[in-house]
Amino acid sequence: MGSNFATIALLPFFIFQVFAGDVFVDLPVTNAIVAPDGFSRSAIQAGTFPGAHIVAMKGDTLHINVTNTLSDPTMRRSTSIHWHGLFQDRTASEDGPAFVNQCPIAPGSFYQYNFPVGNQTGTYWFHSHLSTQYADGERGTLVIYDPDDPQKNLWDVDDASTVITLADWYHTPAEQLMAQFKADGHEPVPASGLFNGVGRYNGGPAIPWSVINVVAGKRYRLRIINISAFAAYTFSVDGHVFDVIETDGIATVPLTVSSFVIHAAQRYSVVLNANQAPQNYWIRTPMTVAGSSSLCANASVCL
Ligand SMILES: *[C@@H]1O[C@H](CO)[C@@H](O)[C@H](O)[C@H]1NC(C)=O
Ligand SMILES: *[C@@H]1O[C@H](CO)[C@@H](O)[C@H](O)[C@H]1NC(C)=O
Ligand SMILES: *[C@@H]1O[C@H](CO)[C@@H](O)[C@H](O)[C@H]1NC(C)=O
Ligand SMILES: CC(=O)N[C@H]1CO[C@H](CO)[C@@H](O)[C@@H]1O
Repeated sequence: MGSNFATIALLPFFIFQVFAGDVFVDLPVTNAIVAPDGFSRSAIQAGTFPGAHIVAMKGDTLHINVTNTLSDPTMRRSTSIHWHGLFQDRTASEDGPAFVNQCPIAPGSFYQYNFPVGNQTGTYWFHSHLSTQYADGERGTLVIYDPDDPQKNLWDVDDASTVITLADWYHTPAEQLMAQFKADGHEPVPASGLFNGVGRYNGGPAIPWSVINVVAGKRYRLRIINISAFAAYTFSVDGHVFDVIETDGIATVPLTVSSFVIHAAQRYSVVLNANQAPQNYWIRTPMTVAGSSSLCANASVCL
């Protein structure tokens, strides 16, 4: 972290429930120097990097106060946030797309998003909805739990530790990538893929991989969210099959698979039974980039 950002980075990030049904979240949108793959760059974070994790229960009303203190001129400084996958029934004003549902939140101002989630449950995420700004890091996760989940007998563990984010990451600010794309028509190629906020790029340092610890015999509800701007991934776990039980917030009849493809913005819940001999198993998420001839050229997540 650059010292000029230390104060901002140290701001506490609160999620607290005042009384049942209302969830108040402070979501400061700030510039920060981050190096998720070892390459240091100025970026945008929503609460934290790689993103705040917002949690609600079925039937809750979310009150999310987005405070914009963006100041880095190499990236967009106005902003807005979209709650991806959630229907905004009678609350279209809270949906987020800049210039469509709202004016962007100007630097130095805030906007509190208020909306009931109603009966929606499952795995969602949020991101900037101003131009391509979210590729600079402004994104996070949102899970709505159902205390009476009809599938809850299928797993033992389902908490923040079982949420997995897959993200494409660029060493160049999104505005510059967009200008290049408009000039030469070539889709930007990510520098790396981030798994739970860490990754490696060709020629970069050996950033430690993300590790998910499990206890033998327990069943884990993994919520895999592709928070990419562009990239898709193929998810698998060595030596294991797993049951898909949710796609994009909708519960499904359990389907046993050994891998699946997840595109940008999609979410899957799978139940992984830790029923194999205790040892380390790779979770593999090789990246593909639609329209690019140099698939994962510089992303060493492509194993
Ligand atoms: C949102 O946060 C800003 C900055 O901390 C604060 O001034 C404002 O009162 C908050 N708004 C609401 C509605 O909580
Ligand atoms: C939620 O579902 C219940 C039971 O089906 C229904 O009575 C209620 O109107 C629904 N609430 C909303 C906000 O859709
Ligand atoms: C991959 O990285 C090399 C060295 O940094 C660079 O010259 C090349 O343009 C990159 N390739 C792509 C497709 O981004
Ligand atoms: C909703 C959404 O963002 N869909 C994207 C899914 O991923 C593909 C390819 O990665 C994109 O083309 C879609 O726009």
